[in-house]
Amino acid sequence: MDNQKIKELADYVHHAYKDKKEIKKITSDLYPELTIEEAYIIQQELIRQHLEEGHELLGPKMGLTSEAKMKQMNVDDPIYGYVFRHMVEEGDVDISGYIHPKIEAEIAFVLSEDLGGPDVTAFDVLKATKFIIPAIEIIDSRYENFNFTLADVIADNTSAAGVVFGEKHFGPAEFDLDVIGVNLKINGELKDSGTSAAVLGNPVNSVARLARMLSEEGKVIKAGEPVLTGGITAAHLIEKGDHVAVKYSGIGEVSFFVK
Ligand code: OOG
Ligand code: MG
Repeated sequence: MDNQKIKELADYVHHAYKDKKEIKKITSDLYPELTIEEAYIIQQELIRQHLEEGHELLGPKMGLTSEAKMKQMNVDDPIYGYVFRHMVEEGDVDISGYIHPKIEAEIAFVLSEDLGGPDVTAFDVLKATKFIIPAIEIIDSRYENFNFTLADVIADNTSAAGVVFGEKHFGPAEFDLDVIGVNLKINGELKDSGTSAAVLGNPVNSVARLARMLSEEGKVIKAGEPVLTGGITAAHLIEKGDHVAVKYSGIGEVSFFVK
């Protein structure tokens, strides 16, 4: 793929992000042969464009790390992308800034030291973890009906659009990180529930996997940046007027109104 094609496809998804308009996935007509490697190159161009527009990187995110998510999206490999600072939501979430937002219950990690390399283990992650934060990711695929291939969703920065962090931080030694239960309620109705072990056996494994994937690009997870480890349950559509509340056993609740 030449530079012009990379730019053209990055522009395509970036405009959809800015205009809040759904688009056909890249692989339907524009470039059916898109590979995973090419998709990450397009993602890098997209990130470059965001930075050029003055957006600040917040941290990396993992996606499709649970059986529930892989089944829902019909794709079966973990992927990574990036969350920007302007995507952090505080207070009520104004839905007009999104196309067709869905929420995911996740656990975020913050490390006390940079972590990278092809051999990073879960134990390395545990040693380097400063604290964890309960979080709700708001994903918003730019593609019609969230219909995409693995390559499409990588090129679309893994549907990154918004995130709500819980207010409290918790030391990793205080918990068994694989038995954090989540209850996801919308308007008081239980929509989904799960356990953090759904994320690659333990969300710690998701961070380790991310560190190894990033090392292929010569990158590391940086100390202090929040890392989203992936939805524990399937994602759920939200609408204007909704009240969203996710309870995490032992680490509190994250909730907001959708306006
Ligand atoms: C892709 C993003 C997946 C997760 O936590 O699994 C993701 C999508 O489902 O649109 O963020
Ligand atoms: Mg997610």
